[in-house]
Amino acid sequence: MNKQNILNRRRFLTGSSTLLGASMLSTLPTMASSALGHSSRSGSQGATINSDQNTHKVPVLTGKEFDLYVSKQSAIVNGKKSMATLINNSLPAPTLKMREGDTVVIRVHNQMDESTSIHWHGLLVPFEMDGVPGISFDGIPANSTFTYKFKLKQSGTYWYHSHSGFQEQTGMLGAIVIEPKGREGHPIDEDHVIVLSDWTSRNPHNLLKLLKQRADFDNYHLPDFKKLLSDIAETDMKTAFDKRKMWNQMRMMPTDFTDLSGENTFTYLINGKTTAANWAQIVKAGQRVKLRFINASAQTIFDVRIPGLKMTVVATDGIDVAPVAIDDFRIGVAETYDVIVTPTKDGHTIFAQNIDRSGYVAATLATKEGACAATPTMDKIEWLTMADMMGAMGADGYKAKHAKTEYDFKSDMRVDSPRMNLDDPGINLRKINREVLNYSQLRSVDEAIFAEQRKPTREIELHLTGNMERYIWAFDGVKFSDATPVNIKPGERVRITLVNDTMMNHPMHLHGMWSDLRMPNGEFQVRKHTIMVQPAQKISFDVTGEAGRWAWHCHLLYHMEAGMFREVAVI
Ligand SMILES: [Cu+2]
Repeated sequence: MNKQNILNRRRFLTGSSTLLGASMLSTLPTMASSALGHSSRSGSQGATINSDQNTHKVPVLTGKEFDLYVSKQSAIVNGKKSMATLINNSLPAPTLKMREGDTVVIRVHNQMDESTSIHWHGLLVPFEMDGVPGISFDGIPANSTFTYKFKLKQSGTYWYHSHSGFQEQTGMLGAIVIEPKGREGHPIDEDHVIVLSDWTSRNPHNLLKLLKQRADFDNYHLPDFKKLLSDIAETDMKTAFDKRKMWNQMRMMPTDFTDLSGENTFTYLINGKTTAANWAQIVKAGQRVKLRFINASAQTIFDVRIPGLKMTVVATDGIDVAPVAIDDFRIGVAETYDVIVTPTKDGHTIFAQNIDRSGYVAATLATKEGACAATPTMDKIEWLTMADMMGAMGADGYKAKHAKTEYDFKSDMRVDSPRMNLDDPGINLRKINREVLNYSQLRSVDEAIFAEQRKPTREIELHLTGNMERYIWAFDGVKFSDATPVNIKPGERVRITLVNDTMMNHPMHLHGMWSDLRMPNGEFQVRKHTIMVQPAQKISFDVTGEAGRWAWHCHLLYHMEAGMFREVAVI
């Protein structure tokens, strides 16, 4: 280790001292309990988690062996007590700090009366260790222990979550930080994880049921979105839109679409804390602070900024990118962004507003104990454009077909002329007078990644489809329950093209393999594990078949549950 490395390492440790302290505390009972057997820790004796108070620090577990205890607990959020599924009694779950090259052993002790699972999001692991019940293994039965073991082939910011039912929505989510081996990243003084999540005191099963009965029951801006869809089906796209102009004048708002809002359903959390609790981290002015943002929400896309501070994006989905300085970035569900900031004043607000501006969460980066900055107001919403609904041809070149003849009742519409540009930050970020990140600015820098870019020998094109009225989300209009797996051969290089035939953003996650996003001209752009596909957008990425059975799905949990899920069989 050269001098520079030692210096960086020391800084890393100094910066994380409070977290490491917490980690030692939290490892002790774990060690004590393993001597007594599996079911001795946590369980019913866990104290209620209170997200309204900034008392609980997220524990950090380090090393090569981990014990995770999953149990039903209760959590208080906004003064309301509701059921939580927690790992080691913590919301979010403990941050797991690991080292590239290590083989880690993670024992997951299921202390519940229902089965569970943990998926290591973005980690390349043997498929039996990937943690998707019904695809990669049978799940972890009630009151039993499953041991995961795999070698860490990568470094960076990742996360982990349950892949069973709605357990992720009720708290089974946490950060993974893997230190690089033999490489040094950007010099930094402080290193902190920022986990964004959405919380609901309502039963998620009931929420899905409600969405199926009336997809717009919680739509913040859309009193009559279904009407627009039925107009399109009855007449044609152009007539329906002409009619929409009239709606606009009537102050009705067919704008962007989140199906669960911050108005009625969700409270947003940073590191498990509400805005009122104000999660805060003390840093020093002038220091280079790395913030590892993880969107661990079930259903919420966030737009993040720290007013007054430029953020330099240095990595996404664990992969280093050429640094780009911006004011705002959109983070889809399951994506991660590492940014570096240099605090200049006593208090800075970390502000994450959701995509439809129906809610936000704020936390503080402070150079003085107790310092706090003003909370900004949420940005205004924008109208969806014709391009959002119809693709590249927009208003002039109406060409959309009636979906009902294409995919029968399961899809509302089909976009025949999708747009392929990656430089659109997305709805509600287009008219902001600040520098907003877009995908075309993300460029992988690792030469090894470029070396892996082979010409694909085959292309697979799939459409992302939806029927809002029945709340069916699917690939090519076929729900997972009716679908056959997508087949790829081991080692085969395949270009996957997705066309979004819906008016929502879908953060698409393919397990087990990297998704190498291409520019519209086919050139390699950036390596990711989760790619946001915007309304009426067509994107392409290349993958190399990794042997196993893998999940491929929209990471909006309710879309996944409603059918936007496929198995990819690499055999
Ligand atoms: Cu989706």
